[in-house]
Amino acid sequence: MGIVYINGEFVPTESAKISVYDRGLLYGDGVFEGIRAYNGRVFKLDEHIDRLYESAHSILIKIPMSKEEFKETLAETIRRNNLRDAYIRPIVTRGVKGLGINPWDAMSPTVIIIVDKITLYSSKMYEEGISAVCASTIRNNPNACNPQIKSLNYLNSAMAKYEAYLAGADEAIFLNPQGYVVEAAVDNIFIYTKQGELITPPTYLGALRGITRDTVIEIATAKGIPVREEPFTRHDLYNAVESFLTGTAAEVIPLVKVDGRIIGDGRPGKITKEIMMAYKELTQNSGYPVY
Ligand code: PXG
Repeated sequence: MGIVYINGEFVPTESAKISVYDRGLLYGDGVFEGIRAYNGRVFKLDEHIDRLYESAHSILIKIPMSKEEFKETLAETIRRNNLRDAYIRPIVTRGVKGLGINPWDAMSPTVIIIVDKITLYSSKMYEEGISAVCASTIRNNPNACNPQIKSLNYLNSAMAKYEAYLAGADEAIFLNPQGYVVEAAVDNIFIYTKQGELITPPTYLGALRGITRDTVIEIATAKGIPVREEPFTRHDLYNAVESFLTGTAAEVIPLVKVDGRIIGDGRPGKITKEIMMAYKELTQNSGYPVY
């Protein structure tokens, strides 16, 4: 049985309950993170905590603890679950109030930290690559709910994922309102071009500044692979030599088919495999120690 942190207490999963009046439920009014621990260390914890606080700041939620306290509480939740490899889901909502959208009365935010095991893509998918379709659901306009905010409203991503599911594909690719490729439902996207460059869409198009994305940019740069953040279209994706998706949960996963078009030779490419290995190594050898 798992242990969940909720508003200052560590409780068994079955007793971890929130009010039906919590604004996280009523309006998706809150923020979250998806973090992983490998081998007893939390990978890129500072980066995830910074992003959590930035998401909250942007939607005017003041997280009722310091970043240091948050990190220690998160580590303590992992210890109480006695896990070395874990998926960690911090959630902060605006709190509990009656019905009605008006948030101006002082509210005390709900803070939850769930620690669980992670369900990954199958090993076959990492070995052979996955397929995707470009979703007709477009990425949120940055002037609506900004895609940099990891808000509790993930309907945009969920709808895109449903489209992929209904089309018999593994993943969904988002285009932005102008039709440029932006990212996948909950992962960033890279292409490796015939010119020998790794390209990922700039965040201003609506892509989340993924922590795995940043890590992959660092890895590629250190390996001497030219990396650029530049807009590209579906045509560029179909004609790429290689492509892969990046995310905390997915890590680095090869993308070999999009909208029925085979990418490259239809197998995970050399650069993709190199980056997958380097990423794996980094996750095993760095991070915030829990024990
Ligand atoms: N784009 C979106 C829209 C995301 O939600 C990423 C890209 C990748 O970002 P990171 O920082 O993880 O490299 C995300 C991340 C889940 C889950 O529950 C979602 C994410 C991360 C972990 C788990 O499906 N989103």
